[in-house]
Amino acid sequence: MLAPVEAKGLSEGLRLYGWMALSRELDEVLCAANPRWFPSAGEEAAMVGAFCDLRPDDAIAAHYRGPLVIYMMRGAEMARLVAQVLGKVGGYNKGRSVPFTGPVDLKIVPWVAGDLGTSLGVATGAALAFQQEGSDRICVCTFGDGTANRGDFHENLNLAASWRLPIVYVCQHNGWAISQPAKDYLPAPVANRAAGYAIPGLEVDGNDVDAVRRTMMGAIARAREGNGPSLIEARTWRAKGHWAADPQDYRAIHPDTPMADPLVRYGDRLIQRGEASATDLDRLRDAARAAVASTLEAVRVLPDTGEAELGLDEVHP
Ligand SMILES: Cc1ncc(C[n+]2csc(CCOP(=O)(O)OP(=O)(O)O)c2C)c(N)n1
Repeated sequence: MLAPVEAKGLSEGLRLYGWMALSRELDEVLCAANPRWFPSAGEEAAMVGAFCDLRPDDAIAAHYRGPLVIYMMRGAEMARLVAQVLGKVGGYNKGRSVPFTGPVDLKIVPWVAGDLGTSLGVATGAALAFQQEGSDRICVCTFGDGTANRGDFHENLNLAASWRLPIVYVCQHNGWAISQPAKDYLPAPVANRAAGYAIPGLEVDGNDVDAVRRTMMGAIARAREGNGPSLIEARTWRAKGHWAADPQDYRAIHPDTPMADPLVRYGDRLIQRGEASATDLDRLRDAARAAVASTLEAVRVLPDTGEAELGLDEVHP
């Protein structure tokens, strides 16, 4: 089924709003369906803004918090993505691994390892391949602020900066690593680290999709023109738990300050600019809700992944 945002004639602003709204609706339903799902509510502007201005031949390595709509923006089918999350046969991954992947021809670096940071290496490798093939393709890689403390982060930024690789690293800084508040593990903004690699390091309001896009466009152009990588820190806020069933007891111990909801903020801006009416926005939200509900209904009745799909015969010949 087509996502509501794929309807013809939508303005660019409404399309962006539509993707963020779809992400919110999808997230809500997946949280209810799978207690281990990583909620992305509140982080939509950082997610959508990081990936919405890429070409289809670029590669993407999206953080595990909120990647499904990013895959859909490139053409992945909602039903197959939802099937992955529910462990159904129709998923792209056939239920074999964590559900953060999509069709190979969409140039997605899948998030397959539980080990944080490994996708930075694969994304950097993709950028090296693009440089070696002499093309102007680029890679965008997003990751959390906790993951920014992995050695992989430093190793890859060092290599990418030394070889001027066409990649944009985006830290989706939501203020938490599970139950630890960022103030306990980040003494300074992640973007400051770019100075150590002599690349641009930019902090941006990650709940403002326009601001994220503006910052990304500069970094994308720089990478495409062969001038090397950038590091962007998109400051956002994790509105829910680390996973759907997270009781979040730690929030009482470490109270944090909510950021303005990126959907409300962008919707208000579209209305102020005269680009949309409140009814237009409601319609998109309703359409997103309906598309997600009917997708879930269709996927729920599919068979669960069984031995045949898991390929156990390939593991133990
Ligand atoms: C190498 C490694 N260390 C620890 C973990 C356990 N772990 C899973 S998610 C997570 C939090 C990561 O936080 P962040 O990168 O900020 O992403 P967020 O979940 O906040 O979006 C941790 C510590 C892991 N999976 N891999």
